[in-house]
Amino acid sequence: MFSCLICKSNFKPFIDFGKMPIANDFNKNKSVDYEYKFEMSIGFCNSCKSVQLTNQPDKELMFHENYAFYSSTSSYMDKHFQNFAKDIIKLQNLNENSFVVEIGCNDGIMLKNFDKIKIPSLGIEPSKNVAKVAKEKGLNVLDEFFNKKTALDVVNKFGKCDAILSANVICHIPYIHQIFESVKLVLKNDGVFVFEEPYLYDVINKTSFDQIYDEHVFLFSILSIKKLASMHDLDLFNASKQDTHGGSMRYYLCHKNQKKISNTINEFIKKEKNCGLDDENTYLNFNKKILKIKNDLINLLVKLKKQGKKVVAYGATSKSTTVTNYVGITPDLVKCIYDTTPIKHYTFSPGVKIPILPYEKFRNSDPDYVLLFAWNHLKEIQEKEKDFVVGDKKWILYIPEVKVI
Ligand code: JHZ
Ligand code: SAH
Repeated sequence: MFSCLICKSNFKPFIDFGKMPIANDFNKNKSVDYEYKFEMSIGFCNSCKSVQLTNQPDKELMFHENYAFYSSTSSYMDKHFQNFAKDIIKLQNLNENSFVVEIGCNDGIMLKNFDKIKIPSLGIEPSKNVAKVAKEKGLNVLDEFFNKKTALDVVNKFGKCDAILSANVICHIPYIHQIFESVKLVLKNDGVFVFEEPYLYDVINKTSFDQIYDEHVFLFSILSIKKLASMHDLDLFNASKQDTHGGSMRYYLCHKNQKKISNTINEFIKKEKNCGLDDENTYLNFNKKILKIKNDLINLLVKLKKQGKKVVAYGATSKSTTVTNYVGITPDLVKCIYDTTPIKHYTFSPGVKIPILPYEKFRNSDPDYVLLFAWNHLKEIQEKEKDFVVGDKKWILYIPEVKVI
């Protein structure tokens, strides 16, 4: 039994992935001896309806000066964050007298949109390499973890803010109550706390089990965020569905009774209950579907190897660490992974040690099949590769099911 990070009730895991490496530990060292591993299992707390890892590596092992994920590797995401910023500027009527804070700004993909039009802003980003890229863009960045101390430092130095924003970060933080308390310290009375994360509803409906890895301590839903907000005298006043990262939800919070609560919240709750997000059996069923993908994918890759086909992969995503290690995808099945991120080049993937090669080499390779680990960027990538992955060359997808296209 484990104790829920949100409500302290006991819960049991519904799936155990066994020992897993750090998802973003793309390392030049091929030896597995040095590699840190942790027991990765995930459970559902029937009390507060949250889904969470049972344990997580220390944050300093995941977020540091060699963090391998750079946000600005997707032009679609660049556009997405431009629109996110626009949405908040309109919602809060932001201008040069306002103040915006972003938790986990990474290389500045969202923050730059405020800076560009002279809306004062600050990013809080502990991974020093990506924080440096943001600073080089002229952005105001504090390279620390967000917590009570940094919250107080921000208030002392800059005052309270009109909007605290975050994307794909809040679900990474196990000391979630401290985060909500810190947000309350920094937020003006009429300020908003808006964040988005991979949405549990989509993870369940698409069987996107690769959203489960060390960094994602929580898979949030409206049900769990509403509960969390109420524990801190905050209102979840709106929410909006996003198609990023395979399906995300944007949550809008404010201090209690500051904004009218949209009907959308109850509509989403109805949908979540209809799909069984509040029911333990849903997660047992999810487990069965994961097993099917695992079997189908390994069988396909073994069959292709026997046929002498050349299979390579596309996108050394964090998510792929769960897929490769859980399914057992070794370099004899998938020769290499091509990726555009320089820090990942000529490293080996965590655990199974598949070589990572620069994207440019993909165009000179001659694969029969391309396993798409960055399936969440399918549209953007298919468009980019439409003249290369054609004819006899095929994509292999595994979410929501294994298929060749
Ligand atoms: P992508 C990371 O997840 C980690 P990952 C983190 N935990 C999270 O929640 C989300 O991001 C936000 C490459 N690529 O976006 C770049 C190409 O090579 O699916 C990246 O290495 N060519 C914070 O790592 C990877 O694929 C391309 O054309 O699962 C994509 O990683 C494109 C578009 C991407 O996130
Ligand atoms: N918002 C960006 C980056 C997501 S990557 C995007 O959506 O693309 C997650 C980021 O959160 C990393 O850059 C990591 O360093 C940062 N992070 C992790 N824990 C954090 C914390 N406690 N406070 C602030 N940032 C954190």
